[in-house]
Amino acid sequence: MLKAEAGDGQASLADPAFRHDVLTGLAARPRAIQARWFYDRRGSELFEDITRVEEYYPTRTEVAILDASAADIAARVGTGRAVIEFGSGSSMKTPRLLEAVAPAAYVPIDISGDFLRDAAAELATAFPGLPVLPVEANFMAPVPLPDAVADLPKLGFFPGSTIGNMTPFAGIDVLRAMRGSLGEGALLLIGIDRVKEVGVLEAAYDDAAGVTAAFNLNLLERINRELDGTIPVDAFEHRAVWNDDASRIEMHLAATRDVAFGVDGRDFAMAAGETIHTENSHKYDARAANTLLRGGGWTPVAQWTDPKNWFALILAEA
Ligand code: AVJ
Repeated sequence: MLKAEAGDGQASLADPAFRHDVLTGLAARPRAIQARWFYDRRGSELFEDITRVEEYYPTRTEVAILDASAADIAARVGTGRAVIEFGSGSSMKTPRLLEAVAPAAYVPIDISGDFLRDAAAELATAFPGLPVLPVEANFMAPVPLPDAVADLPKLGFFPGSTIGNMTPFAGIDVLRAMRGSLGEGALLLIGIDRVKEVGVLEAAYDDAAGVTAAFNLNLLERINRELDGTIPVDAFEHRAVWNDDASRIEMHLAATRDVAFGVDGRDFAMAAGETIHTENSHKYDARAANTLLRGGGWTPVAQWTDPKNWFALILAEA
């Protein structure tokens, strides 16, 4: 299927789901657009840049935990499993896990075929002899796995605190779907970001160099590129705020003056100070993470953290 990519300027090729979510989200009160739409080509590049900024601790902390705990994880998990990764795989994390647990097969699952094929090809080159069996699917629902891994014990891998983008309500649904995909007796290794000092959290989502701001604002550029938008991007600013009741960082795009614009032929107006809510990043303490996992049908059996207790890799059993 044809899909619009950043910069091709072809509104007619835009993903209909993107158009639907943007038009609905801009008309809603409060206005909100799901975080999944950040990741066009430019957005994915900007996220890669975020993982390298000083204030953004999650990626480097999770990688450090993987490095420090690889032998321990391997001892718990054993070798010869099928590793099923939810998401197309990170060049930083996936090789470390595969190295540690010497799997019999690797199955990355992602909704974006492009990212999936790139990541799978890279992995296959790095691990000659390892069957790499990508599956293009939405893992928010149970995914049928390739026949080749039917009889292998499974290890799910869901790093990056991606579950933090979901409300607990949606997170529990996705955990249950993963249980459905992997089956009873499977293991799941999941990365979950922890609650910590508000200053550390807010800085991680509002870095001094403005990389996260550019990442957030790119959503408006993407709307302009792909949906024939006339949003005056310079009239919006990035905001990252801790919502303590919901235990999450929220990202918003705030209008700095009254604005009127069009998207896909429809007119919108926003008053100065009004925002579009673009992302939630939920943070869990140890107990809340365990409750979340149990709610999704997974029993935590081991966990590894960094010395500051900022991030956790949790192993759970279905
Ligand atoms: C990819 C969802 C883990 O929430 O930390 C980073 C995305 N947003 N900076 C996160 C993100 C702003 C990230 N996740």
